[in-house]
Amino acid sequence: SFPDLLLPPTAFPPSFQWGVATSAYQIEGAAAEDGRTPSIWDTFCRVPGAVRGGDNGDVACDHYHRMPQDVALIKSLGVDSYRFSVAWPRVQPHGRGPVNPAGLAFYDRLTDELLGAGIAPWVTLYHWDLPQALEDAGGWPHRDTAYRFADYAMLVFDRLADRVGTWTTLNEPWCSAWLGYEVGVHAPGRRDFGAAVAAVHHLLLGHGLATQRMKAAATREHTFGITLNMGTADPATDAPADHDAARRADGMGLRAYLDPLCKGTYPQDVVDDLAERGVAFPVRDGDLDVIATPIEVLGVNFYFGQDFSGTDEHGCRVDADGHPVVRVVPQDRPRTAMDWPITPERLTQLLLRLHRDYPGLPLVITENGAAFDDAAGESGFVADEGRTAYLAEHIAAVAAACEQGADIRGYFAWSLMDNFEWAEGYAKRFGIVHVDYETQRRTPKRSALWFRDTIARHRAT
Ligand code: GBH
Repeated sequence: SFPDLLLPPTAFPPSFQWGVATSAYQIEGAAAEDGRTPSIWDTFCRVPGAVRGGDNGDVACDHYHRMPQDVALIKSLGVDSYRFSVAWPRVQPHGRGPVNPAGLAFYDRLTDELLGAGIAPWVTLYHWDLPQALEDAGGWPHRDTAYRFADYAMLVFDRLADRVGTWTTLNEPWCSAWLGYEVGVHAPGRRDFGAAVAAVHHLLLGHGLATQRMKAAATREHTFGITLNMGTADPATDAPADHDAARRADGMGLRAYLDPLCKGTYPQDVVDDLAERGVAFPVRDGDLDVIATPIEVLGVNFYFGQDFSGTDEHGCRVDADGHPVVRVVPQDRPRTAMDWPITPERLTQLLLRLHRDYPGLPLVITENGAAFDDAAGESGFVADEGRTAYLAEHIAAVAAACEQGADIRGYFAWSLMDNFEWAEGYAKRFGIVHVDYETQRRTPKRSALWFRDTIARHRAT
């Protein structure tokens, strides 16, 4: 074991859930099997230059064919829970209409395999793989997609709800909206500010409609929620323009989701910022009540915090249209292979702030982890000190927030194994288990062994 990185075992509440996380497109492969149709990511991967190395998810970790062995691997880590996502184009190939029995059967088998291994399944209904047919009909900027999502959610819920306790709707709707429809670095690769703003609202509406319907159909205790990406936004200096830049980043990144979800209203400053640009959330009567359907858990995905500036040496900068520029200021910090700064203390601050500003909502860290340039030896073993230290520092940061009163119920490491890292293809490895993509051999890294020991020590107390 690694005594230098062991944490006080009493630092977490007794029922704290430890887990590992993945998502469908990143690990499953079998992209054209058993009736699955293309998602926006299958299409995007074929756009020249869109994904590093021209990589795609056709095979990925071949999890679709190796699921029982992968569940055994998860069990060997001693975790309580496994967070996976369901591929919409497997379950409902055209994004509407009848269920595809063969596709849904895979998640049925996965659920049973997990339960047989004593691992609680945690479902994410949407981790970015919109059926291409729905994108062709307008995608998330189009209101109808929200209703299609709720229908799809019910197909999965009807089949698995008797065995799955935790249901989260969306993974990181900010990424779907902004990276997909405005920045264009994620599928479907569009660049349209107004479309991204509409996508934000329709993603939230889809979450609310699905949650309402699942709750109405529930016949046992379930936990319902959503997962948001929560990088933190701090001002780079005390200059008013930097505070304003941080406010804008926090508004669009975090409050634009949490306020409607928890308070049934969009933040006024965000609405005003959008109005400056002649854009508004396409809200219809009753939408905000639907979006504010009570949830029982908030999934927090945390990787790093950023510092923002609204000024440079020439004062406040504006873009070509006269809108203030929000700029990320590089921090003097160690970095991961993604070039992301390592900022564990900001996770503690974030959790305490969520506890203060959105009281009464239990928190779970649904993703936390890091890519490093892993060199695997002949045996496949990776002595990933950097990742191990990253996990230890961030788990300690969670413990610090627990000690200061935040209601945190669990922690999932991202990711169970190396996988398809979206625009970065297979070049970036986030796994605590190494995957040899030639042989599909899985080998736990040092970080996986450390994580296993940490969980075991916690449980022993
Ligand atoms: C998560 O996204 C995903 O849920 C997961 O599938 C993925 O594999 C994992 O992280 C690792 O990347 O620099 O403007 O993009 C995290 C995506 C990356 C979103 C950092 C926010 C910062 C702002 N996050 N990003 S920007």
